[in-house]
Amino acid sequence: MHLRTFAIKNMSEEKTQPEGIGLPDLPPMPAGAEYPEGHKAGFVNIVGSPNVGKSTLMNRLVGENISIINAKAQTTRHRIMGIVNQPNWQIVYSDTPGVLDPAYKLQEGMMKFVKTALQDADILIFVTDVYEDAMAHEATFDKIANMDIPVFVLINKVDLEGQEVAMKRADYWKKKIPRAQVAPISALHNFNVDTLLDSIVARLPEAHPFFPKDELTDKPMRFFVSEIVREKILTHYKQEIPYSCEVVVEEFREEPHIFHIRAEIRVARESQKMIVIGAGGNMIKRVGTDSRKELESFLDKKVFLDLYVRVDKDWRNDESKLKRFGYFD
Ligand SMILES: Nc1nc2c(ncn2[C@@H]2O[C@H](COP(=O)(O)OP(=O)(O)OP(=O)(O)O)[C@@H](O)[C@H]2O)c(=O)[nH]1
Ligand SMILES: [Mg+2]
Repeated sequence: MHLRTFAIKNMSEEKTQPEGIGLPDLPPMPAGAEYPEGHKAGFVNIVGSPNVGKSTLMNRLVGENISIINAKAQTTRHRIMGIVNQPNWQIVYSDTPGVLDPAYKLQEGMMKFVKTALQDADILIFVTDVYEDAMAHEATFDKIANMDIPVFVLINKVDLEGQEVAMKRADYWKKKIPRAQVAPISALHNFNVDTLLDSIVARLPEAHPFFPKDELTDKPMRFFVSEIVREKILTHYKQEIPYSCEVVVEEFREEPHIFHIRAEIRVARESQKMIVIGAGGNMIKRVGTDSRKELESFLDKKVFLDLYVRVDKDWRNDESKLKRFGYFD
């Protein structure tokens, strides 16, 4: 099912959708629903260091741009589910933030998503890339190495290095997790991804679907709107700015020919507000124009985007604010 169809269908349900949580309440089996004998379903959770290509892989596997992708590290801040359905199986993928040692509360929240993803996985996909010679976060790696579920170690970005490097990395990871399936991939160029899907399906446990068969994600429409704007912030600003911004969609209203969207960029300090706005508003204009264009293509309709910048003092360390933004339960 196409994301657009999903989005429009689910818009009225937005308020009931949980945001930024680990596992949603599992829906009861629809009355009278029957699934083929031997139906398979499971949570296939994607974890790894920052910037190795987890979200790129997730989007490939799901076939839709569910997660934002950016060359800067710490692009993904939430656990985002992408569901793939076939008559005989359902895979619930989870993209997660890159693993790091939290330096502030927001990052603590991000790492909680990783922790839950490690706990509820039926199958784990550990993504690394041709440049990573060992996982920096050893405690997380120890957990992964000792899991008793199927584990894939995928060495991504093999398009950037020769086969020799890929082989060397494969040897290293195979020694570290002897029972894992280790494979080189290129999520960007779709190399080895189809084979991966076959291997995942082969290892899925027998279960009824966890979500209705026409659902694509656990996240509401507003979430994707804020993520699109946040991606433009990652693209247009340097240094600490993208890491100090949160995007809050204050209004999201559909009319027959247009969406009215009002979004606020929350920054942690007054000085950051000046930078985000830019001289004569030139920077915020760029972010606004780029965001609007992408939102129009995503929503398949004209968009009127009202973008504001507001200081939300030290929001990254304020747990009640982070809760409101969906980082803590
Ligand atoms: N050359 C190449 N680049 C890739 C590949 N996969 C991802 N990338 C690039 O790597 C960068 C990071 O990709 P993401 O998918 O955002 O990485 P991530 O692991 O989700 O990053 P975080 O969410 O920040 O932890 C982007 O610039 C991607 O285009 C690949 O197979 N080959
Ligand atoms: Mg990501």
